[in-house]
Amino acid sequence: MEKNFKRTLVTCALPYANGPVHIGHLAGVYVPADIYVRYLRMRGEDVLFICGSDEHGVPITIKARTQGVTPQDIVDKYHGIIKDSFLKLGINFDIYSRTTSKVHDKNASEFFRKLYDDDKFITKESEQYYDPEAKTFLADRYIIGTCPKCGNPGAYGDQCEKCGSTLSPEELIDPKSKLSGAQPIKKKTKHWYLPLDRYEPWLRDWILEQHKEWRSNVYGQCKSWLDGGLQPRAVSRDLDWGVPVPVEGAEGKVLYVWFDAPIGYISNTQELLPESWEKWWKDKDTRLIHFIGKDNIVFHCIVFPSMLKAEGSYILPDNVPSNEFLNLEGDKISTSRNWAVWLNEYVDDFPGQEDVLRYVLCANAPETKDNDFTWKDFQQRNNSELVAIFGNFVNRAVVLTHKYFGGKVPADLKPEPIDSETLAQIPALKESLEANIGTFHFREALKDAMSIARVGNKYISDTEPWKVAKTDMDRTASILYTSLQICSDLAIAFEPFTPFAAEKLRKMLGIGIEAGTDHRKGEGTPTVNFFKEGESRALHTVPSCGCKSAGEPVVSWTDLGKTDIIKPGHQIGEAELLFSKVEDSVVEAQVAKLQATKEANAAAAKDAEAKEAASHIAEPKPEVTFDDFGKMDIRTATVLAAERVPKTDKLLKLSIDTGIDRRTIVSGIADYYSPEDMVGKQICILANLQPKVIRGIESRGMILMAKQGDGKMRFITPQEVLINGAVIN
Ligand code: B3M
Ligand code: ZN
Repeated sequence: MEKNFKRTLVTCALPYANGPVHIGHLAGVYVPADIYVRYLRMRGEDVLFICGSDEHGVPITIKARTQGVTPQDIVDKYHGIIKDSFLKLGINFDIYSRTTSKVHDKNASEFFRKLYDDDKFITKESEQYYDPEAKTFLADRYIIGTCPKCGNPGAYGDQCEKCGSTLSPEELIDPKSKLSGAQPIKKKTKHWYLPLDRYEPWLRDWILEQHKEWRSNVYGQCKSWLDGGLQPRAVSRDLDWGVPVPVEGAEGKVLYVWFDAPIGYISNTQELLPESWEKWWKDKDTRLIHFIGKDNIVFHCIVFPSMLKAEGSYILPDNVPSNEFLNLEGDKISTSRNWAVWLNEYVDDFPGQEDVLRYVLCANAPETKDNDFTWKDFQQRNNSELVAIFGNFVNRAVVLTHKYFGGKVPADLKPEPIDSETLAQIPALKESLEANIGTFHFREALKDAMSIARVGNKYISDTEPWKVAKTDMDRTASILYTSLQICSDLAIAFEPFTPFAAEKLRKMLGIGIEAGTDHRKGEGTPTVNFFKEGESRALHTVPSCGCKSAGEPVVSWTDLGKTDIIKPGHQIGEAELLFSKVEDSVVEAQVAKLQATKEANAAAAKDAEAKEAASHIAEPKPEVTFDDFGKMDIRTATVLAAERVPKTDKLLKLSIDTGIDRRTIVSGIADYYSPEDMVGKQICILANLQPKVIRGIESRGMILMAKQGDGKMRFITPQEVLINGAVIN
């Protein structure tokens, strides 16, 4: 369905503020969304880019509890980290707010209230797990027990992280409350539900008929949800962290995080544009695009649209581009196993190389299938694509222009067919790039942009201006003129993908770029983005005289592919390297960091296994009579001497004073005690055990040892020293 829209509202999934953002999030959501928005802005389209932190939900409360701080402390910390690292990577949201904001609290509350007043909810009583000691209902995550599928003793009520099974608390063996350790009981509670089943026919038509153009992974997931039949979904929870349910009799209940979070998109728009936000959410001429990860598809395609439909005055998403998952060095990215490249660490480790990550994540984006990020590939793409093709071409063109023409775009030209033939390739690449971005095929779009650099690099290598300059300056002028036009193309085409390099390049070329409307300043100020020293990324308002700039050429997307983007006589700036090589030692350090994580994980797993084995309790033995027990002659005794039994690992030969006699006992405790450990210790022995010859030594009696599940043993000793031969019963 092609429709002409007046403006585009782009949202990105709100990251949970319980940890930093990693490359999986970036590749799946934020990098493609930022590319899209930059592209639209450059085309002069009115676009608004909204995001923020998702600060509610149970994992945040759990993290707070384990760290002994408040949930607010947790979200304050990570909101700051996430916001800062997005900015450093050039992901320029118009607003990055948070769901603990006042505006959101009010807005989410009013949204719920409207649906409530309009009778759009049903209520249901159900039995939920309740902690009788902590006197609170328990979210599934707060219940731990043994996984029925793999036996992992630390499985959560919603999921086993060891085998990956989705669970319900009912399935856990021996469930315990994470809060108090008490066994949870079932208790009745009332909640509000959005009856999704009522929206099913409408959703079927809206998605399956009217949005066949959605990516096949998105469309497919929606279809299978719809084919499976929709059920009413609870929109409230018994919890004390979240937006309180705004109705009488709902004490101790908050909105379910997946109810309030998408409303956050609206709240953040309101916060930015209190006067004009409705135009972005309620005008049919606005196109709404949600960029999300594939685990969020159902919420953005089925649940949130049903909420918006129920409310009645909002527009619906026109598209919901979602990527598959990115793996890291062949392994699933995992926060709990710390298997990730964290954005905040990347921007610290690679200052000035933000574009490299953007480039690699886009070139390798998991658009149609899961993909793998490796540091080797990162290095390779930087060194042999960004440096060797893009950077090298630009550097040659700019340096030679300075060398032969004092940094002025050459004027007296002597064209040859190769010049126009070369430039003629670019409009087709532009068209392909546009078609690809327009249909959310960012990898292909990036290839198109890179093809422009390849065209330039090949052209300058084929024409060899450094040789021609020895004999023919007019011809050299033509070659460099042509090359500088291609450089200008690159400064435009790469703005969405590698904005820092594009800006550096524009500075070298002495050009500005139309940067679209800046909504960060309020109601929308048309701006031009010039590069000015010390003001990188600054957006400058168009001067009131109406001139776009004071003399500098300003380019826009429409200039891409023109043969005279910068004119003869224009003074260009100094040459600077656009990209620098990533050395082996740098990627080796990153790989070593991951290796250390792997080793730490393995050690932790081994530790957990050992703990688990240690805690294993042996089966109870059958009942004995009092007389059976009375037959055992158990006494205190003291070790007088001890030595290893030669040629054995486990055996000690102990000389014992039993109070009755002195005797020898051979005992298999050498794994746990050295001879020196034993000498002088008071122990307990079974004195009347039938003698037995072990390795040629007669052993009379047995030392009493306590043994736990992993085999670890300790001898038993009276609480204070007694005489030897004291009877134990
Ligand atoms: N915070 C889930 C996620 O990061 C969630 C997205 C909310 S978007 C409204 O996977
Ligand atoms: Zn399991």
